[in-house]
This record gives sequence, C-alpha cells and structure tokens, in this order.
Amino acid sequence: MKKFPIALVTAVGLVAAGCGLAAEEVVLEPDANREIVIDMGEFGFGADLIEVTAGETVTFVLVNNGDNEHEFMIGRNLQKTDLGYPNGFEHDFFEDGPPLVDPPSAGMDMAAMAEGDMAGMDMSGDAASGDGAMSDEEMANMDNGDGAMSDEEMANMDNGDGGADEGIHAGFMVQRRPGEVARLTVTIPEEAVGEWDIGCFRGLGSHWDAGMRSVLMVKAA
Ligand SMILES: [Cu+2]
Repeated sequence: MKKFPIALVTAVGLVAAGCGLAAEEVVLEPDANREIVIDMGEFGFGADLIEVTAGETVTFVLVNNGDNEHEFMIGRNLQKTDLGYPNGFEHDFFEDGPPLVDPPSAGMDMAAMAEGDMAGMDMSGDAASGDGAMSDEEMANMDNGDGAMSDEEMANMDNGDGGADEGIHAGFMVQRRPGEVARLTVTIPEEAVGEWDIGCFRGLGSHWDAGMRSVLMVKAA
C-alpha cells in the first residue's frame, strides 16, 4: 500500500511532462504535395522532429531565412575533427546515392569529392579563370615573411580528415546562402527505418553546437 501514492505521483508527473513537450515540439510531415518545408536560420531547421515513411518519395524544400550560409545534412553518429569540432556524420543518409537536388549546384557530395570524383563539381569559378599568373599584390600576400606556420595553422591542416576548412565534411550536403531555396527529392529507403539526425556544421561546427539540428524519424510503411 505504501507504494501506491508514489506510483500515482510519478504517473501524473509523466503526463504533465508529456503535455508540455507536445505543446512546444514542432513536428513536420509531408504535406499534400509530399513536400516538407524546412526553415533554415540561426540556428535551427524550424522543427524538432520531421516524420517520413519508408518507401515514400518526399521533397525537402530548404529555405534559408537566416543571415548566414547554412547547410542540410542527414546522418547518424556525429563525427568530430581531431580538434573537437563537430563536422558531419559517420553514416550518411545518402551514401548509397545522392538525392535529386534543384538547383543541382546546391548539392555537394563531400565523400565523392574525397575519392577524387570531381565530375559533379561546379568548377566555373576562380579556378577556371586560368590566367596562370598572380598579381604583384597576390605575391606580396603569399610572402608574409615569417616563413613558418603557427602551431594553430599546423593543427588545422593536420586534422586527418582531409581538412578543417569551412564546409569540408564527409557526406552529402545542400548548401544555401541567405534567401536561397533548394529542393531535395528522395525516395526514403526501406532500410532507413529509424531515427536520423539532421544538422548544419558551418562555422567549424558552431551551428550544430548552437542547436542547428533536428531529428528525422523514418517510420515503417
Ligand atoms: Cu547553419
């Protein structure tokens, strides 16, 4: 008999906590057009939970309503650089093949790039300007005269995962500048049933640390 009141109190507490969570939690599901509109900004995706069903084809409409460039990645097992910056997922949701992205230039497969497959890359930028010569100013900037890198620079270079630079992560990502939109369409694989993380790792992982993450729940059909 002594245990009964205690059990009752616990149950009431759980119910109350459950109600609080339900009121605050933003859960998104595909709409009638099979679209899920994701509000990217500082710092989040506008949803605590995104629910999809295995076998269905959905389109994530990724809208950057923020003031910074953001990215959208899905995976499991958070990965960090040697310096401790979160920089992607060990298991990429799209590792069996990239999704359809519109515009295609918004999508980047960092794993494919690491393997030397540059075919999908947009090389129309500076690299193609091809004048083959540096200006005097560029030469002056390179020769900063101390002849050595700082320890910090060395540490950043030697992180063992191919670079600590902004945006260098394993896996597939969609990147959007402020005001830009991209559409990512994917048929959810049957074997993807379960829980996944969605994240942005910009700013050396600071976006993730600031809460720019969400959960993707894949339900069985
Ligand atoms: Cu971000």
